Amino acid sequence: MDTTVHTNAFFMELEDRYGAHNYKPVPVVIAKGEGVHVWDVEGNRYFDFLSGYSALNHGHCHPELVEVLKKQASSLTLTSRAFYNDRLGVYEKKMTELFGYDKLLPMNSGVEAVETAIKLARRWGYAKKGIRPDQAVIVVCDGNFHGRTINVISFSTDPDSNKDFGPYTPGYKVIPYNDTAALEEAVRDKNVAGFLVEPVQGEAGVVVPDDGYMAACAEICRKHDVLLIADEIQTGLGRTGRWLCCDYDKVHPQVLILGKALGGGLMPVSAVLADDDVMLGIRPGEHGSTYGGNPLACAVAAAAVEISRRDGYAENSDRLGKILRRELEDIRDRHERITTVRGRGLFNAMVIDPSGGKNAWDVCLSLKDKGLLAKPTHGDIIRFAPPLVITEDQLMECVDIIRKTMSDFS
Ligand code: IF1
Repeated sequence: MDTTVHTNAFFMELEDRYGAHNYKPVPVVIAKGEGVHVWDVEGNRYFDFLSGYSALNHGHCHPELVEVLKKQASSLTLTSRAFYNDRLGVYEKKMTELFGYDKLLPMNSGVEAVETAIKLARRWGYAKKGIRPDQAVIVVCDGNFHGRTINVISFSTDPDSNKDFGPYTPGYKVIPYNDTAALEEAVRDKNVAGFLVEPVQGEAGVVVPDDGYMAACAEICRKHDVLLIADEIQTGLGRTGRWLCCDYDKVHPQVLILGKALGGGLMPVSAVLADDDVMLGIRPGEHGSTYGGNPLACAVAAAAVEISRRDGYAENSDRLGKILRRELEDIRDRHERITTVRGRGLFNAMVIDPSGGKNAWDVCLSLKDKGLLAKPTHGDIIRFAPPLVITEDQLMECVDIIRKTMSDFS
């Protein structure tokens, strides 16, 4: 089928007609991406301010990553874990040295890594903490987002995620986010094996906790012999202006979960990192994944991490994030409809008061018409998370677009 003559509307109708309706996309059909830009099928260019939900820290089609992918794809892509391959160990060595853990367990999607971390924590709870069989509890936070499996939505507090998908998996205790007293209380229960937490809550709308929250959580977990499990799937690898968001608090979680940008925007790659006392609780045959640790993923992920470090993604995110927030705060001060601006690094949100009729969705449509793609969430929040390769000049061009758009709305 010749697709080159078709319009945005043509492809939107195709997805609508033949695809499940589990998303409501902004009406634009992207056909090409390069760096911070994407182009729709009609040739219009946009800045990408969603970055594949932070998977595209490297921007679109990073040439070095594409090269690594092509080279590996033409020599070896998949062996399954039934055999060794010559990329997995190299990648695992690099990652464990870089993040300071004994071992890595490779998976594909983010939620699989979350499930893996929960399994590891339960195992550790039974084997090391002496929790009686089937009694382990994982403490999680109100407003959490850790993925879409039945188990993980079982402890979601967002009805969009879990309503009418029950029955739910037991074994979770929900406490308020950014509330160390609640954690202190929850971990008194000797059956608590782990505390699973996002250092900044993404889906909740880029909710930044108080300074020192993660450090306080780490101390409470240490005191009560509970594993601190940090979900850095979205916040990790430079997104928040530090290599890991936990670095803000100098916290080294016992279990670290990575995903999204680990695959360089090219393929799904996730990982769990932990020390031997936790990781070796799972023995051969007890957990795995067909594609987990495949040589193509390992080659891409190793290069993705290398490039992020070499090119100072965290530093760029920190510096430009401060500039972006300063500009957004200035825009907020001129527009009553913008109630809040918050974030860390290039991971930010703007909250729109919907009482004036138009909501965050309308703002996003208008941003799109001016050449910037962003996605509304919860009706009133817009996330601004450009690729970490963005330059200051490009960022200021985007600020202009946001400024003009908001002027139209007041
Ligand atoms: C969707 C949000 C972003 C995550 C954290 C695990 C996962 C995610 C902290 C699961 C995934 C996504 C997936 C996407 C929407 C999205 C999202 F709005 F929900 F919060 F990015 F901002 N832990 N986040 O953020 O990773 O299995 O998807 O690879 O529509 O589900 P996954």
